[in-house]
Amino acid sequence: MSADGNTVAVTSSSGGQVRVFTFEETSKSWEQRGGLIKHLAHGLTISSDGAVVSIVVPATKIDSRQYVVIYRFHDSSMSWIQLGGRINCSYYGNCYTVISSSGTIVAIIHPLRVYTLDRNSNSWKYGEIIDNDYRFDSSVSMSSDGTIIAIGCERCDYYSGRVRTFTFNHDSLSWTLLGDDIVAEAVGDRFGVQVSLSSDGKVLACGATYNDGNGDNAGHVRVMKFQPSNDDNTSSSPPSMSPLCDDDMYPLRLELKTDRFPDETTWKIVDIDGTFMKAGGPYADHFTMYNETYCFHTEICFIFSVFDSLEDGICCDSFSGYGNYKLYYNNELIRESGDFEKQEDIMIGRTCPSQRPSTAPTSVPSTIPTASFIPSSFPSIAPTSIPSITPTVYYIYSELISII
Ligand SMILES: [Ca+2]
Ligand SMILES: [Ca+2]
Repeated sequence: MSADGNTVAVTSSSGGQVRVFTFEETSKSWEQRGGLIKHLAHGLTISSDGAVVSIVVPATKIDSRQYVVIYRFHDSSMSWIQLGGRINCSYYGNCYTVISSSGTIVAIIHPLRVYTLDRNSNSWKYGEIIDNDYRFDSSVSMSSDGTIIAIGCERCDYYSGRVRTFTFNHDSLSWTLLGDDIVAEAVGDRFGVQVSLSSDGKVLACGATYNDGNGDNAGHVRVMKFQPSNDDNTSSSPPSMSPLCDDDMYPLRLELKTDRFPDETTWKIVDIDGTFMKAGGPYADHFTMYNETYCFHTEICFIFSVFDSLEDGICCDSFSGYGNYKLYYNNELIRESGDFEKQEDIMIGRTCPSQRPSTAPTSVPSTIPTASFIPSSFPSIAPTSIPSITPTVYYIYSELISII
């Protein structure tokens, strides 16, 4: 089910097809979204926004291997279109899959491996095997952003069970264990038969079917929280990125909301001579608001450029999402956009020439609109108090190293 509860994917055990339904508020009824997806399915997951569905296709007499296919909803044709090729499971054991909230990161057991969508080649790029312990094939769960994964092994330790978690380290670009294995309370509990991570990956619920704590084989669920490292809890105080601008400076504030593919989005600020000043992105989190504020001298002319590496901007359909950016200069909104292709440029500053001089970067295709913001009159006195900018909401995830 999608995060808002309005989209569900369903299948029947023998039907050989998957259907997706969306709840329509106006008619108060469930309407089928797109056509049938013709696959046998013994596992189904759907992205938070209901736009991507992953299906585990069981082995058959003809095809002895289980595999995973992923479909995304295509607005214009109102149909489900396969994303990339099929992802093969191992020949033996259970095959479970889980997708990130964006639907572009897929984890599969067993062995535990993560696949990420490469949009350029429309294929699934597979990463290294994260865990090859064949016993961990009971359950898998993943945080929304695809950077924390939990796997369960109900048959470990003579069917007592255990759960293992991993985290993706953006610096080393590798997966590492997150704390020690979590073990069952008692022999025969089958702890880890199900695992479920919260959206942020910090809370983990684990089922144990045959735990005796509430009666003979009554079963229980343990809910655990990851504790940040023992140094200062930096996550509790968001970093201040709104600088105070001096009297001879104006603040430039960027509010950028990413789409489903934040790693395509970057931006850069250069002065009128092309000298580098600031840059940002690519971004890690999809559908997320990023705020940046900088001070620029009131007499300076500079060019803000936003780029999209896949040349399709940062919006506008249910698959890509509805990303956009807003630029405020001296507390005035000067540009709001998202529907561009490769690049969009805005020249900013009271001293900017009325036309872009030949010394400015000329690589911009002429088909891409260039917006200029050259205020005709600026207040003669720059604001002397702190501009009424809301504090930044940029959030840094602290490293989670231990489990209680
Ligand atoms: Ca028991
Ligand atoms: Ca894009």
